[in-house]
Order: sequence, then structure tokens, then C-alpha cells
Amino acid sequence: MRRRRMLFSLLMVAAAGMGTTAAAAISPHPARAAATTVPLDRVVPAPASVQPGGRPYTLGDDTRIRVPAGSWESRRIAGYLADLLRPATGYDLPVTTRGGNDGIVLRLGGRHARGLGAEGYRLTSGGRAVTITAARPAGLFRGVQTLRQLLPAAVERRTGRPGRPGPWRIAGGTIADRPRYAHRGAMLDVSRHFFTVAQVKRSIDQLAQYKINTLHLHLSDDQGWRIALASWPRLATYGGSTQVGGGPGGYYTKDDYREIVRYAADRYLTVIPEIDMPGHTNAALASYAELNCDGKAPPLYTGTSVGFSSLCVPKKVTYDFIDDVIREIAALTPGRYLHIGGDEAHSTSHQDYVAFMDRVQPVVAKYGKTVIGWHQLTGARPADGAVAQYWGYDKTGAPERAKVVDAAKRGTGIILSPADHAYLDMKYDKDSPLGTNWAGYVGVRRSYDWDPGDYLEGAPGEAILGVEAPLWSETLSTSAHLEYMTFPRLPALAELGWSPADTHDWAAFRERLAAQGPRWDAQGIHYYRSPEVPWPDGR
Ligand code: TNX
Repeated sequence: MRRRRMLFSLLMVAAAGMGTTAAAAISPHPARAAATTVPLDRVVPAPASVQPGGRPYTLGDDTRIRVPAGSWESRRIAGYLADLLRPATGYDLPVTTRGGNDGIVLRLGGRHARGLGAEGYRLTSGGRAVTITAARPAGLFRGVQTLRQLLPAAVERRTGRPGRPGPWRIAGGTIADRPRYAHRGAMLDVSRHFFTVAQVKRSIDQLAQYKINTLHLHLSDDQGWRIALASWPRLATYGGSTQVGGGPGGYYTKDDYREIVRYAADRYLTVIPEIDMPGHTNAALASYAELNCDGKAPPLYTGTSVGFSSLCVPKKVTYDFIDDVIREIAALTPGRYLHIGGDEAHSTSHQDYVAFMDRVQPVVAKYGKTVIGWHQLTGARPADGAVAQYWGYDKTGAPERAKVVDAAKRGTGIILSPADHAYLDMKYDKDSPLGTNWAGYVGVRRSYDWDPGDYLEGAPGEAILGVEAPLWSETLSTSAHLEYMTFPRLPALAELGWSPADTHDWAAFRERLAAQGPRWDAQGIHYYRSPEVPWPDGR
């Protein structure tokens, strides 16, 4: 299979008759370089099927984006695409519901959309049109991300003079694509350091490019509570007033939070809010003395230790608090999941932990949501339908893994975030200026070289809901920091979540990944130029 795909790519490059991006980069003639087309399979995540062939399609100043009448979502997606392409091309790219078979055509439903599922799409390019067909708007949006990657990297430039360095050409052929897993997530820790709405939006835009469909926000921890709730206002105003290192922290008002949820939804990402409990709760305990077993509020915390705080399991007020918090968060959450943390409860006895989870999980259900917890939840009694997020690593003991596997056999869904592959806060290597290394170093190849399908031995295949890449922010305080840890590893995890297992091939992946570098340069993404990736400019 691997050999066949390699041969397939070689043939494709030959058929395109114009060198690779690497060749383009060393061309002394920029005009010629711009005239190359991106081979149809140079996409991350790798599409399920690629059939190159036929004439390319070239965008022009008369190109229209055609959408079906009566679908406001298609129109919104077309508007998003036009906004992306206008700055670099200088073209108007008007969006129209007038019928026609030329230009950029978005098609929803119909015979051609059969079998594409909730997020799949078919992209055909050639002659007078490039057409994206999908059964659902989310599929159109995912197809638009593929379309972007098929245009020259310069299309991603947002600022400066419109260079009009066309032709803006898309290789001819057909891509038929749909995801392997329904859950393809990224997690952002806004507690250890606070990130503004604008910063979160910037991250969402970056994640959407790689067909990520879930943003898990870690909204509370020892260092900060980041969402304003009417029932317990000091959580945010006091509990959110600092962060690691003692900076000013911050929190989202409900309107801020709704804005994030809406912005994500427009890009077909669902937000999963996490309120971590019973541990990782110092910010809450500091805000309300009555939540502490001894009735005394501890000081705010700005260090990076874990495992020292716990809600008071025997106290009634703890559950009044949790009921209020879950009710208010659930009301802000259109998605089905609410994450209750449950990790590193080292200051809670096992008996208390189990009792606590028995009381809290029904509250999530009462407010219409489904529980996700870190995999320690499988050491208690996961509720029916609950999901466990596995964050173990190579040193995780067999008994702990066995609990997760047993739960999976009994119907608990599993999201895979193995720390030694999927944690974006691990250092790449010993020289990484940011990050931690408790799970070892996670280079790009390490983030890519594992298979979610056989990772948890003994877990039934259907229990694996997908993969998620967590970004903990103890050492990260700016968007540049987030980007440096996210790129180029996030695309590797996105590919594990999206692409069929038989596309898995490090040698081919690193080439496709390398071609993303100029796109990140054009967007001003501050990525890590890992020496494992053959970046086209040789840096
Ligand atoms: C472990 S992963 C934690 C977090 C830390 C992270 C740092 C998990 C569920 N808990 O509290 O931020 O390690 O890598």
C-alpha cells in the first residue's frame, strides 16, 4: 500500500509536469515558481482518496463563488472563502446563488453527496470550475480547507500589497474525503495563563485549517478560574485575578464566552468546556472560604505544582456549588459534552473520589450534558455514556491502563491524548525553550508515529472516539508561544484523527508537512522549524 501510494505521488508530480514546491523554492524565476500547481495529494491531513488528472482550474478576476439558494450556511462558508482569497489575489470573488457550472461551486446534498457523511466532501477541479460537494455544511467547510492548501502558499498572505503573483491554479482531478474519527480535538489551558478572546479566535482559525472539530477549553485550575458565573461571582473576579508567575490573569464574561463558542461554531468546531474537579481547584477554594473543609480560604496560587487542592467531598455546599456551576456552564454550551476533569486528585482519598464522582456525574446529566473526564474517572464508576480522555504515557502502569480498557469494554468512550505523543506542551527536544518534559521529549515524528486504532491494546475499536492534542500553558503566555508548540505537531495529530490508517507514512507526511511551512510564514504563524521536517527553503 505504501509503495503504491508513493508511486502514485511520483506519477502525479510527473503528470503535473512542473516540479515540486521544493524545486519552486530554488527557482531563480519567481514568476515561474508561482505558476507551479500544488500536487493534488499534498494536503494535510491526507485525503482518503486522490485521483489526479485533467486540466487545472485557474482562478480569475471574473471568478464567482456559487452557492445553492436557500442555504445560509453555504453562503457563510462562501463568504469565509472569499475573505480568505481576496487579499492575496486581489479578485472580487462575488458570492452568488445564480446557477452555473463555472467558478468555485459549492454544492450541498444531492446524489453526488451520498456516502460523504457529516464532514466528508468531494472536490473536483478541472477546466472551468472547482466544485466542492458535501452532504452537510461542515463537509463544505472541510473541503474549503483542502482548496486553500491546493492554491500556492502566497494565497495565505493577509497583509501588504496584493501582489497578484498568479496564476492561482489548482491541479486537475478529484479528492473524495471523509474523517476516520468523529472527535478530532485540541485543548487549550486558559487557566495557567489567560488568553484573550482574540487570542483564542486566532487559535481556532489555525486549528480549523487542519480539520480539527473540537476545542476543549480548560477553564479552571489552581491558578485561575476563567469564566464569570452569576451564582458565584468571586470565582472570576478574585479566582481569575492572577496566573502562573503572578501576572494579572483574566476571565471571560458570558458574552465573551458565547463569542468564542459562536466563532468556533462558524468554523465547525464545537467547544467543550472543562471545569476541573475535585482537584485543581485552588482558585475556587481561594474565592470562597466555605468550600474548604476547614472553612478557611487558601491564598491564590501562582506556581506550577499539581495535586495539592481538593473540593471538600463531605460538605453539602460543595454540591450546591457544583450544581450552580454546571447549570450555568451547560446553558452556555450547545455541544453535548461537559468535561469535569478528575485528574491528579492527589489530595482526595480514593473513597472520597468515587463518592464525589457518583454525585457529580448525575448533575451533568440533569442539565442535559454528557460527562467527559480525564481517564482517572475509570478508577471510579463512569456514568452510562461517559467518555474518558486517556492521557497516559509509556510509564503509565499496567493496572491504570487496564482500568481504562475495562471501562472501554463496558461502553465508556475513549478520547486518546497519550502524553508522550499528543501533548503539545512537551518539549520537542532538550533544547526547546518552552514546555515541560515529564512525559519525555515529543518530536514531530513521535507525535505522528502511533495508531489510535491499536494504541490501547484490548479496547474495542468502536470505543475509540478520536484523538485530542492538549496544550497546557504553565510555560506559555503569548500567541507566539502557543504557535511554537502547536506547529508543526498539531497537523500530525489532526492527520491521525482524520486520515485513513493506510495513508500513514512518515516519509510522505514530512514532505506534505514541509509544504505547510510557507503557508504558516504567509500567515505569520510562529512555528518551530523542526530539523525533522525538510522545509522547502532549507532552513
Ligand atoms: C498533567 S494532563 C496535568 C496538567 C498539567 C500537565 C502538564 C492532566 C490531565 N493533568 O495539570 O498541566 O500535566 O503537562
